[in-house]
Amino acid sequence: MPKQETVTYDRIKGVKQIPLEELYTSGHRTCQGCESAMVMRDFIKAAGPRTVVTGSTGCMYVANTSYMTTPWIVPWMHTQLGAGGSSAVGMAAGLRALMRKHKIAPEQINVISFCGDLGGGDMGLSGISGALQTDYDLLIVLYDNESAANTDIQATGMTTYGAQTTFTPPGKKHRIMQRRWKKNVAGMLAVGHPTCRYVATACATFPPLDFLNKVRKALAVGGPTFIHSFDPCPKGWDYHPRYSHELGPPRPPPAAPRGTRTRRAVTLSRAHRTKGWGGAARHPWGWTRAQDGIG
Ligand SMILES: Cc1ncc(C[n+]2csc(CCOP(=O)(O)OP(=O)(O)O)c2C)c(N)n1
Ligand code: SF4
Ligand SMILES: [Mg+2]
Repeated sequence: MPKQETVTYDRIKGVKQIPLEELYTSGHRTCQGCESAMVMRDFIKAAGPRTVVTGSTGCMYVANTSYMTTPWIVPWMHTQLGAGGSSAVGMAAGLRALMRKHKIAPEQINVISFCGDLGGGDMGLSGISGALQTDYDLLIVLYDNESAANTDIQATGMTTYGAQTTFTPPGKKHRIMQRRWKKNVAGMLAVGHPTCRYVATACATFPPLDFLNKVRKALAVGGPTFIHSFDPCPKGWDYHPRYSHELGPPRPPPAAPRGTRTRRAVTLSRAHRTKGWGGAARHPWGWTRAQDGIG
């Protein structure tokens, strides 16, 4: 096997260092305010053009590749709903074999596979587990919009407790899916896969640069890596698209009653500690549909 050229990824320290080149560009039909589309745009920006992408069925396949159009500038392949992990392994193995046989130059080509919370967190979990037990250089990005969004917002194993979806409608009768806790896929994969080199959770838009740098770190570390991104979805979560970037950050925990000694479960960013949400009335969840201007 010829020695591969390695690429070192520099940490992006400020917005001015973000690459200007767009490798996920116009030509898609995702909803206004779609954070999952930001995930696609950001990971490929961080990875650069020497990348092949494979993506499983879901919004990020269907809305991104309407007939004869695509926003992808890099080589891209659609794969079956539960095949995020296996397609990444196949892609990485194919590239390694071509390099070993001197059919292509030995250089670092990033393999990034994306999947949704149903495709990756439920159906394709075994494939991802298998991929993380290999020694291939691959990154799996699970974009989590907390529903099967593409097929009209059905609950998945990663939907939040009590959420309203087409499988879990409001009303007096509660289905089992309405009262189960969100599956912790990143934690589960991290503790169970010693061969996995890097696991992270992120939000595409907050804190700024965080997701880009986590993608870069994963690619620089090499080996099988995994990132779970938390993606507000205006259509599924029923809020105005302008709030997408505000819904990603962790929410401050509720204030404890006076005199109670507490430890903060969530580490808040400096911006939130100093500015908070700008008053309860401004918090996105606190706005009514009329105030939002929707319907
Ligand atoms: C084997 C299989 N079962 C069902 C479907 C129908 N289907 C297409 S996309 C989708 C939802 C995928 O949900 P998720 O992975 O969370 O991605 P999202 O749509 O939320 O982006 C379903 C059920 C399919 N394509 N293949
Ligand atoms: S339904 Fe949600 S995830 Fe799908 S394109 Fe619209 S905003 Fe994005
Ligand atoms: Mg989903």
